[in-house]
Amino acid sequence: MIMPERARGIILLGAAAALALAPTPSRGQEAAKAKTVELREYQGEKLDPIGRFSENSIIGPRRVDIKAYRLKVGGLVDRPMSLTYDEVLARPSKSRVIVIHCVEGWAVKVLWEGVPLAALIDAAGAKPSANTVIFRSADGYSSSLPLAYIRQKDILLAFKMNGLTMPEERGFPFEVAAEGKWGYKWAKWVETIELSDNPDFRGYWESRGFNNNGDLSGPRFEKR
Ligand SMILES: Nc1nc2c(c(=O)[nH]1)N[C@H]1C(S)=C(S)[C@@H](COP(=O)(O)O)O[C@H]1N2
Ligand SMILES: [Mo]
Repeated sequence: MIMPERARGIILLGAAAALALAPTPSRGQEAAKAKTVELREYQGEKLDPIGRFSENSIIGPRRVDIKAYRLKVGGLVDRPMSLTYDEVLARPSKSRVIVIHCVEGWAVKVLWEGVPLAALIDAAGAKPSANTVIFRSADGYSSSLPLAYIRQKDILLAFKMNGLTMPEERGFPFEVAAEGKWGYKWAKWVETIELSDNPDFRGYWESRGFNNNGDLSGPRFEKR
C-alpha cells in the first residue's frame, strides 16, 4: 500500500499506543494471582491439597487480628523482640516440601515457606543456658522443641503453604514446620517463642502422655 509519509506516521503512532494500552497483567495482578492459585507440584514433586487436613485443633481455629498481632521472642534472650507480621515476612525465607503426620493416622505433603527459626532466635540473642524453645499459641496450645534440633534441621516458622498465605484454620499467621516430628509438635497460631533452659517442659499433648521428643521414628507415647 502506498500512502503519504504523514499518514504512515499516524498509523505507527496508533499501533504503539494500542500496544501500550494492551491489557498486559500488571505486577499487582500477577501477585494477586500468585496468592490465589495453590501449587500442586514443586520441582517435579506432587503436593497434596491443603484442604486435605482434618481440623482437629484443641478448641477450633483461631482468628488472629493481624494489625494487633505481634510475634514475641523472649525468655532467655539478650534482646527480647516484638515483631509485626510484615516485619517477620520481610526477613529472608526458605521453601521446603515436608510431610506432616498426625498421630491420628493421616499425613499431608505440602510446600512450606517460612523464616528460619534459628535466625529469629539469633537476632534475639539466646543466652548460653538456653536449650529448649517453647511455642505458645493463640488458642492456649503449647509445644516445645530442642534448640539444637531447630538449628541442625533449620526448622522454619512457616507463613505459606503450597504458595498460599497460610489459611486461618491451618494456623495463620505462623506454624512451626517441625520436620521429622509428629503433628503435635507443629504449633499453629504461634504468638510467642520462649527460650528456656528446661528440656523437660511439656506442652499441651506432651503433658497428656505423648512423647516429649515427638520423633516420627520413635514411640508415640512415653512410659512415665
Ligand atoms: N495452636 C495449636 N497448634 C496445633 C494444634 C492445636 O490444637 N493448636 N494441634 C496440633 C496437631 S495434633 C496437629 S496434627 C497439627 C495439624 O493439625 P490440624 O490438622 O488441626 O491443622 O497441628 C498441631 N498444632
Ligand atoms: Mo495431631
